[in-house]
Amino acid sequence: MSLIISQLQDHIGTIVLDDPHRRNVLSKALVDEVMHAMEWFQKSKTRVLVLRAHSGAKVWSAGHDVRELPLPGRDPLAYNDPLITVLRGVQNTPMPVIAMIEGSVWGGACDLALSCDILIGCPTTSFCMTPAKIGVPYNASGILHFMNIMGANIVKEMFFTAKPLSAERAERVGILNHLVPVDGLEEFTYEMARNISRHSPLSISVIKEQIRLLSSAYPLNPLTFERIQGLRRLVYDSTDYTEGIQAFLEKRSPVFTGV
Ligand code: YXS
Repeated sequence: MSLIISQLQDHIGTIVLDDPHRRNVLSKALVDEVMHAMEWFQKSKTRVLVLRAHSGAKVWSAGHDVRELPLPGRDPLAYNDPLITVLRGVQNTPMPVIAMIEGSVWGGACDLALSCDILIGCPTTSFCMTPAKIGVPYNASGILHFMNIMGANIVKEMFFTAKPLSAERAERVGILNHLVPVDGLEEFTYEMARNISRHSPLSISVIKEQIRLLSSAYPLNPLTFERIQGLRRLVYDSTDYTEGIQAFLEKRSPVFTGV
């Protein structure tokens, strides 16, 4: 059974996350379908892509599939991890991707939403970053992604507290491009998509790629990179990492010891 619904109309593509039972977790199976759909849309000369959940969704996406997080000793957010793969896919696809967000967004799904080019939310939208809740060492490119969009103090609050950021706050700090009433969300989103689809797709795709290259143009010397990887290994080698995953699977609060 498919985990997404794909539609194409007048050069505007839509991907609906369609695994409501598991709150649209970004499992490998769902990510594979999203990646295939994006390849198909690109071949079909799609000019704009809307990424959304079903209307009325309480949860846009519950983030990385915790059941697929590797056991200690392996980087939980390695380059070929499904979550990291779909973030790259959205950032690299030439067409603008609009995240139409109804409901709560969790963990790596926040990074997926922020990887989209434009985010449109409604009052039920919220964003909650959860690595500290689960004991996961987030990765450098992901943290840089948040820092490119909002101040470091907001990023720290999101990561340290693991508390949801409301739609109003998300708009104020620059996560959301627009915050619209829930009954106007779909029309507002597709009106923007129609507007973009009337402009030069080549110009837009080149501007999108320039912004991606310029926003990630941070010189990182090998020593700094190795230090970051060493710090992250301390976390994913820790018993706290095991405890965070175990607690989630056993539906209980984790007891972290800092080792
Ligand atoms: O028990 P069943 O089989 O019915 O499945 C339940 C949940 O186990 C499942 N589910 C998940 N499974 C794997 N990974 C997940 N992230 C995940 N989230 C949910 O979906 C079924 C329904 O969940 P349930 O009963 O809790 O639904 P609810 O409506 O009461 O609550 C919805 C949520 C989203 C508030 C709740 O499911 C929740 O808090 N989920 C975890 C959200 C989260 O912490 N996500 C971060 C995952 S880790 C990640 O993204 C990165 C690695 S990081 O941490 O670094 O950002």
